[in-house]
Amino acid sequence: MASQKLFSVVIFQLLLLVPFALGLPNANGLKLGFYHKTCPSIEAIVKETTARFISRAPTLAAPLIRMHFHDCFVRGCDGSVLLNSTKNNQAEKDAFPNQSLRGFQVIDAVKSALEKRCPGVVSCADVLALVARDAISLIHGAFWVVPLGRRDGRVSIMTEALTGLPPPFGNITLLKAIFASKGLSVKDLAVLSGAHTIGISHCTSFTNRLYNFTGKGDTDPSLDPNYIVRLKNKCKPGDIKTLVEMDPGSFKTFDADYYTLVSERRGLFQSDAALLDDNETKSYVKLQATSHGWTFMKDFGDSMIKMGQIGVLTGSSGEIRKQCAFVN
Ligand code: HEM
Ligand SMILES: *[C@@H]1O[C@H](CO)[C@@H](O)[C@H](O)[C@H]1NC(C)=O
Ligand SMILES: *[C@@H]1O[C@H](CO)[C@@H](O)[C@H](O)[C@H]1NC(C)=O
Ligand SMILES: *[C@@H]1O[C@H](CO)[C@@H](O)[C@H](O)[C@H]1NC(C)=O
Ligand SMILES: *[C@@H]1O[C@H](CO)[C@@H](O)[C@H](O)[C@H]1NC(C)=O
Ligand SMILES: CC(=O)N[C@H]1CO[C@H](CO)[C@@H](O)[C@@H]1O
Repeated sequence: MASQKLFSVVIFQLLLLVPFALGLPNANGLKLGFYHKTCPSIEAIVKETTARFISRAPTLAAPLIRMHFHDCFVRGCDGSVLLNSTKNNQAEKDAFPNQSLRGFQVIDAVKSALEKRCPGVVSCADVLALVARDAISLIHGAFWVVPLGRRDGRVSIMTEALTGLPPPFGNITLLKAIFASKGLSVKDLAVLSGAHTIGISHCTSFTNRLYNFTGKGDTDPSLDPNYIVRLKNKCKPGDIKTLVEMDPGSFKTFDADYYTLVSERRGLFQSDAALLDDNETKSYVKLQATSHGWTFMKDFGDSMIKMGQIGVLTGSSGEIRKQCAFVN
């Protein structure tokens, strides 16, 4: 497995580097080596700083990649998820789905290390994209290259996080529509959902499946009845505090176990189970489950590169924030 994975990672990087080899910007204006002249050691600084945190707390990788996802799905990858609320504005951070976002201290530490070396040059949106990549790579998960040149937005609106982010109760039609609206494919949906191989969830994100699912005192028929027993043990009705491992036993390991769980009807959210309701997502789930994730690492990197380009600000749009929590 290890050598298979290494092999696919190497091939993957080679394939990716070809179009970027000349440092040409892609369609969205991002490019590899964007800070080549203005901040040559950017990647080393980000990686070293991120490693300091991840080595002490590997479970931070999960909220960090989720933070990048939440950033990109709301107003594009413009660092809007990092902005704090102000007297006159409730920012995305204060929306319900953010509640479990953690790891802002990592972003702040990386940003201040970069400000020391190359002040006013690197955007917070790029910092987040790099930190998310490094966090996953540092826990021996997927690796992907990160084209850079994002600029930071000046706007962050709480209600947009409620409408832009897919809910855990979403059915396959809704999930496909939300991903399509971000320029992501049905395959990207199946691939990126695989991030749920790491991390934890509050009971509130799925207890509706355990108790009174349709108001008849029933449970979600798409969930394995044995798994329901186990989850009911962890989450009593009305529990808003308890945290549950999404991939029990291996919630710190970035592997393809998620697809085995989903194919065994043990996906935690309705949105996970929904992947079995569409032929394309279903066959992706089955393929990864039966091949031990043969293409998952490469696919994940490909889809992350696409996700990292959603609605980016480039050129002279936006700004380079001095502090990630505040507009200049
Ligand atoms: C397909 C639609 C998705 C839905 C509906 C969804 C929903 C959720 C929910 C409800 C949680 C648990 C929050 C909580 O209760 O604490 C969660 C956790 C998580 N999500 Fe997703 N998610 C989706 C896609 C993604 C994507 C695309 C990524 C990253 C590429 C991602 C990465 C994560 C991670 C890593 C966690 C664990 C966070 C932690 O440990 O703190 N999710 N997701
Ligand atoms: C931004 O808000 C968070 C809470 O959402 C808080 O912990 C943090 O200290 C604030 N950041 C700054 C720089 O004030
Ligand atoms: C999926 O969810 C949407 C929005 O919540 C709803 O309008 C639609 O009827 C649902 N579709 C199916 C097939 O259940
Ligand atoms: C289940 O839901 C129905 C309809 O919303 C409600 O009337 C009933 O009281 C609920 N039962 C329990 C045990 O919460
Ligand atoms: C999905 O696949 C099944 C069985 O292969 C087929 O009967 C069905 O028509 C397909 N549905 C769609 C929407 O393609
Ligand atoms: C990290 C963060 O800012 N979390 C906030 C999410 O939103 C709730 C309110 O819904 C705040 O209490 C949290 O501080």
